[in-house]
Amino acid sequence: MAVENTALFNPIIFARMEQLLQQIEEYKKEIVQAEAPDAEALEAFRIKYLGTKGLVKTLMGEMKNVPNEQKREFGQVMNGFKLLAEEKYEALKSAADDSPLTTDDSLDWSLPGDPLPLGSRHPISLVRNQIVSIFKRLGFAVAEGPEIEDDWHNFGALNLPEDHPARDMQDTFYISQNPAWMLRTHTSNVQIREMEKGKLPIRLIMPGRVYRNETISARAHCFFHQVEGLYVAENVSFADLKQTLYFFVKEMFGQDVKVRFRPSYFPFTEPSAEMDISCLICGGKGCNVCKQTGWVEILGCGMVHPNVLQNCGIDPNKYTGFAFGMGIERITMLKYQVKDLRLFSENDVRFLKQFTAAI
Ligand code: 2NL
Repeated sequence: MAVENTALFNPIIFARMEQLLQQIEEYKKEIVQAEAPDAEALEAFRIKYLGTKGLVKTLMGEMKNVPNEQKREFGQVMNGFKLLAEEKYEALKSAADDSPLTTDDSLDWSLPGDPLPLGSRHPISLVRNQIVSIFKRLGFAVAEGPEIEDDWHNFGALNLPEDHPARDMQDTFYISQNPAWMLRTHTSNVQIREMEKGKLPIRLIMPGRVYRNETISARAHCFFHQVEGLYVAENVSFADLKQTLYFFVKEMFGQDVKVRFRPSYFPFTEPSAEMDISCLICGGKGCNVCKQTGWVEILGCGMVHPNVLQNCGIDPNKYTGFAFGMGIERITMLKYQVKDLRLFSENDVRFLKQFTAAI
């Protein structure tokens, strides 16, 4: 070492430093010769050299006792030491990974494994994914929100009057500990929350579970799934709404499907409409699915009511929007000819496994 000429040379410190370097050399020899026949030995190596209280950390800690003009040299030695330990650890580890797990010859490792029973996606999930992917191609993003909601986001902001029957306990599940909260009756609460954020334009679809206090039957349940859609920007028109939904049903049900719009009423849209598609079962001739009309209703829609925009802080003189809502169960029943809504929530494998082939 070239320290003898420095003014600060101190023979005691110098001796201690020499000792330290010698010690490191010893450890280096140990590392080079180290072996790790099993996982335990490998871990012991790691703890001894690279652990939080290992030699690398401990010796690094000696830096503070090294005189300034030797810090550089000591640092270099320690870097080499650390690198050697790390490299050796990696080498031992990959050697351990390559070694066979067992040397037991009585087992036939070439036998095939036990097959795992494979489930299938639930039909509601299948159809929800199909709906989402069609609207994604039109530039709609997916938004989600809470299933437990307050009166404002579920009803008030949607222009529902105080005495609207949907607000009744007969129709809506209120939370008994705090009746200011309820289970959402539609996914419109998510639209309200998104509009309140004030970032425009909005082009979103909201899939999710909703709850209504209904008597359970083949055609009604106390929970079901919805996809609602919302497009708010400047100059959004009813023509945009029609073309969007027309594209959707053709992608969903095939290019031959026909659509018709009937005037309707929802408090949150004006004007409002319901959309029918030509009956998939009879092709429009008339059957018991379409009640001999040739048409089946699949969704409700309309232009977002100016009061709803206003309630969310959006200027209805500058922006317009369309919205729509459909029941996923209803679409699934039409697409796969499911006759009873209860099948979707009974977890009967005989029903569910019929959808294994659908993706
Ligand atoms: C149906 C009808 C509809 C909407 C849902 C909506 C949401 C907001 C503003 C305006 Cl935040 N409209 N949603 C509009 C029309 C119809 O659903 O029969 N659903 C199953």
